[in-house]
Amino acid sequence: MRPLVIIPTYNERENLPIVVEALLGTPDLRVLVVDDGSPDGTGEIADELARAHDGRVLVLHRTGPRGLGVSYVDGMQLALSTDATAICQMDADFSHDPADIPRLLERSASADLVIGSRYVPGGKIENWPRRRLMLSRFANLYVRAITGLQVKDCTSGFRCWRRETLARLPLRQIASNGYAFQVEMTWEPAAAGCRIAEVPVTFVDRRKGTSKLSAAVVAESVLMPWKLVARRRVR
Ligand SMILES: Nc1nc2c(ncn2[C@@H]2O[C@H](COP(=O)(O)OP(=O)(O)OP(=O)(O)O)[C@@H](O)[C@H]2O)c(=O)[nH]1
Ligand SMILES: [Mg+2]
Repeated sequence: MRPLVIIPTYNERENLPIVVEALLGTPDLRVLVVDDGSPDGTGEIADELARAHDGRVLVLHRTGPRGLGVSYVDGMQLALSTDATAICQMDADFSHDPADIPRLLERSASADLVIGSRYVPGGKIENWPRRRLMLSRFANLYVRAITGLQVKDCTSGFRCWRRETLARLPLRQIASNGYAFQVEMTWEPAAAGCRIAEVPVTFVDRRKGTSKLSAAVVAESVLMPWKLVARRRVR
């Protein structure tokens, strides 16, 4: 297996070096940082890491309008241009534990998409304010009720894709950001008949840096399940 982990970053200078060092502890693993021109210099820190770990850290500097979804789409396309066989995605802010990556990779031997899940037995959330907990729980119930998806944690951004799974998705047509992006990227493989597995993870609230969760991100997520259901009818 040749794993590559995509980390989108926007103002994560305090977190990035620590998360990258932790990930590189897994043999043969490569990291792709997709930075959106972070004003705090995260992009330069990523370049330094790439110099220090020749060939194991790749950096994509995006220009133009920033966004989590477009960053992932660009990163996934770049990942598919390498020889990576398993392509993971995770946040830079330690909400996702780098130590969970080997478990996700292992599970991907018999699943097309593996989701690090907060909402299967054994999954947990630590230190989130009640408001955030309720929003996330409600979002997942809402998405499942409208779309009929069986996945318990459709909004998780901690995942491992088999290369072939990503390669067959219409990545260029994915235009959403934030949680809506994760939902769209659950729906598309489910609609394509892919095997989706969830492994329990403990999600921890970010300790350093600031959140980019915005009202626009939440609004987009409210509409997304309806768009997905309409898309299925069109097919
Ligand atoms: N490239 C890129 N990365 C982003 C953008 N927005 C957020 N990110 C990164 O995506 C990951 C998740 O974003 P977060 O700000 O942690 O969002 P969240 O997890 O919903 O909220 P908090 O943990 O409360 O901050 C982090 O690694 C961010 O740096 C963006 O516009 N472009
Ligand atoms: Mg976060």
